[in-house]
Amino acid sequence: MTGALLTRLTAICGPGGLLVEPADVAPFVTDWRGAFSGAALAVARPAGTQAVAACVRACVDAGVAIVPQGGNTGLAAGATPIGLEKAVVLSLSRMRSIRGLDAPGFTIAVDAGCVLADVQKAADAAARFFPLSLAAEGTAQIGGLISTNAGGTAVLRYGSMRALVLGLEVVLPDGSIADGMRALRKDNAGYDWKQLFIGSEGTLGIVTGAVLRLFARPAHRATALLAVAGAHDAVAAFGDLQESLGEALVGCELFSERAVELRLAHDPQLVRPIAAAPWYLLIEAASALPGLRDGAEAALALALDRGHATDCVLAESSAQANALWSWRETITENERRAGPSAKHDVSVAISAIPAFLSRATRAVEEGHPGSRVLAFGHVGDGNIHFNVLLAKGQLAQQINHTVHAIVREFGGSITAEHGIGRYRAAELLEHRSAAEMALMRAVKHAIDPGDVMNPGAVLTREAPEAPTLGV
Ligand code: 2HG
Ligand code: ZN
Repeated sequence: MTGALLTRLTAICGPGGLLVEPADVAPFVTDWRGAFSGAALAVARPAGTQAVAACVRACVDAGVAIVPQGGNTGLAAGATPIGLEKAVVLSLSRMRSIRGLDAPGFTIAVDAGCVLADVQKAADAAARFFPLSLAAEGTAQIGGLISTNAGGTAVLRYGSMRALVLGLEVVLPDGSIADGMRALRKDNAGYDWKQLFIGSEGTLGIVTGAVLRLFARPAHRATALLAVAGAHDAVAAFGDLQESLGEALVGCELFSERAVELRLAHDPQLVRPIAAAPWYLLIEAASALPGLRDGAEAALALALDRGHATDCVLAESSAQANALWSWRETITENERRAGPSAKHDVSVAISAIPAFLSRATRAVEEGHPGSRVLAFGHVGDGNIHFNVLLAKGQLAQQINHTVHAIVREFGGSITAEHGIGRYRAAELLEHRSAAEMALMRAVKHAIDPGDVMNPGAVLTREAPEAPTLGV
């Protein structure tokens, strides 16, 4: 049976399109951090939407699960085939075409396998701007970013991926193709079904193409780093910046001195961008209008005058701006180099960030001696990566439990942008009510009754056969 499936998939994917040798399959069954590993019969790399649909039909006929995968940059094991008896990883990596760019209409149509940085470049070449921005943008693919409703560092101004998707093409679990590649800003014709596939982590279907919103390329950019004494001040400084810069504020990122120390430990030749402080805020502002630099200077002066920031640096050039950003963008990599960690991607109300940080830091460092909190994130979105560097023998799950219990007390979410994947699927049951879980299972059952699409991600597999709403 497996042999017949592999023969069929080879015929669909063409020469070199199906990987079966363990060494070739290995990079697709382990996440990039090496934190999660699974197994798959093969990796199918179809070259187009019809071929994706044919792969799905072949897997369904063979009773084999499908794990869709983009750039494999996720942090929640949503694209890693763990705990599946028989699975095929379906990689979108050969579907990299830009299908079309409509500069006057401010849209771009792309294959799901397009890398985010390539979409940004294509937009830029047409004097347009695609705003989604994150550290993995050189590898992360549009399909995966849509399937996880990715966030990043410009959500404050432009929203998460959901806000950037106008149209979608999806291969459904029965192998049919839902073609909604419409470049419409307004469309109330029936259910907006594409929303179901955004953020559902490949559990309902495979995103194969998308129409995305583009924006005018901002002519002016200002990047600054602020030193702040504590999380209260950071939130207050964020308020100052919002007041002064208004919608020109694109992102407001928080990181602690520990993040700086981790980087310096690895690259001791680097020079600190600002004198050492407990916390730092990195801000990015952009505008089509002149006068942004004056505006940024006034905003920084306000935060300093009010005593919310203790020091600041405003980048003088784009090279300096990029260098400031590198302190924020290398945190994940430096954290990985420092050894095992417990990852968190929580959100709370922006105003609750200081209280959350102090409660959670105390609970973790007192309850799990030797652990070290490395908190950073998107303060303007209330989204903190409350990561914890583990001491020898410590288990991430125990620390997850401590942190997420506090998140619940704050009415927060256990994942703001990374998703549930397989990493948090069991915990989701504790953080969503029975009615909400029944609703999610009903949607899954309606679209994927055979549980062929990414089984075990988002929803644990002990689901009742036919969930009923309202119980
Ligand atoms: C970021 O904000 C990413 O840099 C990764 O979401 C966060 O490594 C992390 O936990
Ligand atoms: Zn993040």
